[in-house]
Amino acid sequence: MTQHLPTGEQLTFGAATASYQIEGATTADGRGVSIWDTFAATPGATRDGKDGSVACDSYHRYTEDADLVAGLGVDYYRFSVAWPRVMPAGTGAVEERGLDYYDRLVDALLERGVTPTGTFYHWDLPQALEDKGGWLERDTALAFVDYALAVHERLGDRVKVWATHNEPWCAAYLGYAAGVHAPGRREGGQAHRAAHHLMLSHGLVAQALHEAGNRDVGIVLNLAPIWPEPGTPAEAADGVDAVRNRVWLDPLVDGEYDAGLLRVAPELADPDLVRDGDLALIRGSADWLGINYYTPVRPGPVVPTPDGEERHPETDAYPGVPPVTFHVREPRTHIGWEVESSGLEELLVETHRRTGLPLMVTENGAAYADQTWVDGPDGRHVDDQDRVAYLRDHIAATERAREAGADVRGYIVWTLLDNFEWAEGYTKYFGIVHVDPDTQDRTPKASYRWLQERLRG
Ligand code: IFM
Repeated sequence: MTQHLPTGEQLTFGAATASYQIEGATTADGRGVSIWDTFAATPGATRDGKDGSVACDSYHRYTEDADLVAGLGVDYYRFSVAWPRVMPAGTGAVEERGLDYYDRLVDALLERGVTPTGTFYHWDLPQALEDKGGWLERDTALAFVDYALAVHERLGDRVKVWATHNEPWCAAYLGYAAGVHAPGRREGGQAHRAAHHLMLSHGLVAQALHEAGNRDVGIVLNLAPIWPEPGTPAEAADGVDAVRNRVWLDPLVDGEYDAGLLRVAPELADPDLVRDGDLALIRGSADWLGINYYTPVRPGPVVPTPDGEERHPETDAYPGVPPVTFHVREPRTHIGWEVESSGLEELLVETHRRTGLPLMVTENGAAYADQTWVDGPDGRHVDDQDRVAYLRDHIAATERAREAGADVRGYIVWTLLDNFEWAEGYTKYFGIVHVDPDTQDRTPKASYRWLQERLRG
């Protein structure tokens, strides 16, 4: 069977987006309601009270966006498919008009010489499935297979490289434990059930696509280097690593949940949840691994406060883990994440050693306030030199990881457009292209021009 992942002879480049963050048109052409429509409508859920109903209106402006991708000179465009556009009720009837949109997008990219790569799930679960329990239920994993196959049947002749999930850690733990992402549930250790069902659904889709002759099925994980601060209890640091990294990698590589993980996630020892054959199915199911990297994670010891409150809010996203704090060193981006490119190099080298899989940096980028506009030969644009430096340093870190032997095939910048940044609404900008929220005008920033020049060599 032919493989279509880049060969890795040289580092290849792409730009990424995600359906709910850019498409808008949330009621067009029979699209069903997603958990992000519901969550974003909840008072206080997003920082500015806004939602993705308009976003970048890419549903209507996709040719303009395809022009921008082609103009940038990257090899591929990483997009995600919205499940509620394709199966509005989560299961059953397929909405052909939803698939037609992705058909048009894929053709627009190909016509411009850009290779499309798809992600089946970037967090927009149909609300109808959440109403039946969402990712806490095994049936959601089974429904995911029918949905993914419907998409693959329509697009698979032109889109060869697929990821099943984007950052299942966020879907499971921010969604069902911390409650800061959709569906906004705070159910502690129940989130480990979501994690298992997400991995099971990955394994089932990989198996189905392999049977359909595809050998380019991966999964995108936001793994993180875990760098404990001095004095962090060993069980806390290990627990953070287990929930952030090992809950995904161990089943993929070893077909098991290890003892350290089971200590913080006893739910994963439940034979009703992890059924015979589940882990064997997941083991070896990924043909490649996507790594989304932004920042290292630094667990630290808890310093009791006078009122005895010891729990750090972020601990909620690590259910079962003993209380820890999370340290963020300087410099930081506008979203408050530490800038440390050596974390990417370490992560790539270590993940390749651990998995032996071909790797893609499927997301990397930075939020900056983007206050500085300057006049240039092509008109006024955002002069985002801080983002240029971030991208330059992280691409260099990726190259260093390759020199150290990590099989990294590609680097994909997050993100093409300023867009709906989940719980942050439209207050944090990661785009290399500015999008005017009133006119939807797209204006490439200095970082876009910088990447364009770099790719021209
Ligand atoms: O915008 C998100 C993206 O959807 C998933 N990875 C992290 C990005 C920045 O927060």
